[in-house]
Amino acid sequence: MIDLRSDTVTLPTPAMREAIARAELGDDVYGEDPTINRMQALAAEKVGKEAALLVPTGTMGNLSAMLAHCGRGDQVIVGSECHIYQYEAGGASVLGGLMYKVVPNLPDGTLESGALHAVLANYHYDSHVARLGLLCLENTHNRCGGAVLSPEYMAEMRSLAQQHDLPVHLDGARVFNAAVALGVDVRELTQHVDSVQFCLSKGLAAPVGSVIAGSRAFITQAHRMRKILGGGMRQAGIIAAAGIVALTEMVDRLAEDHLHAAMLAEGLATTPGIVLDVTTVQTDIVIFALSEGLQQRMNATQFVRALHAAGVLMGEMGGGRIRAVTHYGIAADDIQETLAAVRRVVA
Ligand code: TLP
Repeated sequence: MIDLRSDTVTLPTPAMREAIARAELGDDVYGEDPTINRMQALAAEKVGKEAALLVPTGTMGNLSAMLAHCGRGDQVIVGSECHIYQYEAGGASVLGGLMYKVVPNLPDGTLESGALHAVLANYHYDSHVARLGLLCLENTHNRCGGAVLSPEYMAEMRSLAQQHDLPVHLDGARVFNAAVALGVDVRELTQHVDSVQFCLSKGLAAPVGSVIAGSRAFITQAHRMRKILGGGMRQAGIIAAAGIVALTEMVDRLAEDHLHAAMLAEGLATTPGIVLDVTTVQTDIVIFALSEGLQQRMNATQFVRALHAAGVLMGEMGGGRIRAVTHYGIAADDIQETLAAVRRVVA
């Protein structure tokens, strides 16, 4: 089976398994796991922040960050297509008493400028109004096809937020993909945010784990939130050990995933029945749809099912959109096999 449902399906590399087996461990609730401490210091340094914190998942990382920045009843500005709003089960409302202030996302992952400016311009705090607490960005942008936000755009958002005394949090689950695609150090992106969450367990291929990073004061607060959410783990150096390998050995190879995604996109775009603009594919995510003609015969659900039977797994995104994600473990041959399977299915 060729599994392109997500880059979360990656299995640890041999070096990770070795590092996990040999990891020096301690109780992290006492701050005594040397491998976690080493990974957190490395992670903070990589993204140019004072401190970092290991969290079990990206979802807990984003939630801990939102809770650290905001108080109950605050509004968090999010994009309409962002993961925090679409796929995190409303955690910020359920557990934090926060309100989502939703601004439309454009297909390139940016926030619709007029709507964002209107939210900020119309905001005057008084006792009737929920306080604006945070602006969230996502880079790369998952539901926008792995779109990359440029450092210039991030700087612009930072400066806009600063004018309104608003901190900025980046859901950077795939921020290393963004940096590799742009050919810049990831700090070019993370310097423009107060906090960042990135996943070790996606393209970087670690089995578990995410990191949040920011100022020391922010991490102190986020550490408390992680505890409240039940994310204070013990000998989790076995997770951090794989994370160290992820950060030191697995970043540059993301370029390979991007190349495979571009190959897949080009093949799909020239397949009758598939609708895809190759220029939208910038990183490891390929999102496409079926033509009206093909939809006379099959919808996205039937396409994904038939493709599964042909040995390839992809995911449905809703609205007739289908997603394929390249990752460690997928080779150029797998892309060719995938294209052959798609052509059989749509024939
Ligand atoms: N995304 C998963 C699914 O939840 C959709 C995937 O397969 O892409 N931020 C972004 C941008 C993400 O894409 C994800 C996971 C998360 C946060 C949450 O990470 P986890 O799954 O570790 O909680």
